[in-house]
Amino acid sequence: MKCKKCGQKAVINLQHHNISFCKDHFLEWMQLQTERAIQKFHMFSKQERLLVAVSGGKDSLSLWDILWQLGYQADGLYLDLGINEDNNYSTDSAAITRRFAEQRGLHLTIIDIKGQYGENIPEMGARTKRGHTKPCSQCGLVKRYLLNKLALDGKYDMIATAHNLDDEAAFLFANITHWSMDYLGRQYPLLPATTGFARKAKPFYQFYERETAAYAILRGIEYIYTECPYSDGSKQLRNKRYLNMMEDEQPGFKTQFYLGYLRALKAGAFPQHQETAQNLEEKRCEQCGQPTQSNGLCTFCRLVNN
Ligand code: Q46
Ligand code: ZN
Ligand code: ZN
Repeated sequence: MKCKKCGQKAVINLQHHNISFCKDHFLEWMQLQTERAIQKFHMFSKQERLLVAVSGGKDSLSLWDILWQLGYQADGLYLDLGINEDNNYSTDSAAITRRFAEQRGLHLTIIDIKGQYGENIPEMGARTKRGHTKPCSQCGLVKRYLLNKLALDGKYDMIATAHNLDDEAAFLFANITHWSMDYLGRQYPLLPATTGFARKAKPFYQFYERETAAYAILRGIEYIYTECPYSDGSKQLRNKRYLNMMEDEQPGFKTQFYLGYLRALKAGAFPQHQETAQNLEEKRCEQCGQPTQSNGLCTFCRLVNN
C-alpha cells in the first residue's frame, strides 16, 4: 500500500475514496478537506471569531487543531458535566482539554456546571428523572443552552461542532425512521443564526470517525479514550452499529446516505431549516431572556431553578 501523492509507504487506506496516504499527506488531506467544506458551505471566514465546542474527545480536539492550523480564530468551550462515577470521565477530559489549549496557546473557557448551578449532570438527572435511568435529556438541554449562551454573550460569530459523518448518518437514520420532519429540515452542515440562536457549523460532516481518530493519533493529540458511561446502550450507538454493518458490506454507504440526503434537502424534499426556524414563536424567558416556546421560564431555567 503506497501513498497516492508521494509513493512512500502508506499508513492509511480510505476505502470509500480508494486512496492511501502516508502520514504527512493524510494530515494534509484532512486539513484540505476541512477547508473545502468551510468554503463550500460558506461556513465562516478568517475574520470571524469561532467558538468550538470541545469535549476532550478525538473529534473536537482534531477540529480545534485543524482550525488553528488553518489560521482561523477559534476559541474553545469545555463544559464540565461532573460525570465521574464509573471512571473519571469529566475530570480526565477537562485535564486533557486544558493541556491541549495550553500547548497551543489557545483560549479555552471551562464552565463547571456544579460550581455554577449547584448540581452536576447526574444529580440533575436523578432529581428530575421521570422513569429514565440516564441523565442524557438534561445533559443535552444544558449543553445546547450553555453553548448558545456563551457564544452570544462572548459575541462570537459562530459555533463550530465536530460532528462527523458517523454522527450525522446515525442522526439521519433515527430521524428517517421516526419521520421527524422538523429535524429532517435542519440537519445541514451550516445552520444560520436566528433570533436568540448563534450560527452553527459542522466542518467535519464528511469525515468518517476512523479518519478523525487517525488524524488525532498521527498528529500526536492526546484525547480521552473512554466514553461517557451513560452512552452505553444508547440509540445513537445502536444506529451507528447498524450503519457500520452497511458500510462493511458497501464501502461508502454512509457518504452516499448523508450526501444523498443533502441533495434531497436542497431539492426541497423536506421543509427548509430557515422556514422551521422562522416558525418558532418568539417568546422570551422571564429569567434569562433566551427564546423559549413556553410562557414564563425556559426549560433550562426551570431545570436549574429547582
Ligand atoms: S448526553 Fe448522555 Fe452524552 Fe451527556 S450524559 Fe453522557 S451520554 S455526555 S453525548
Ligand atoms: Zn505521501
Ligand atoms: Zn431561561
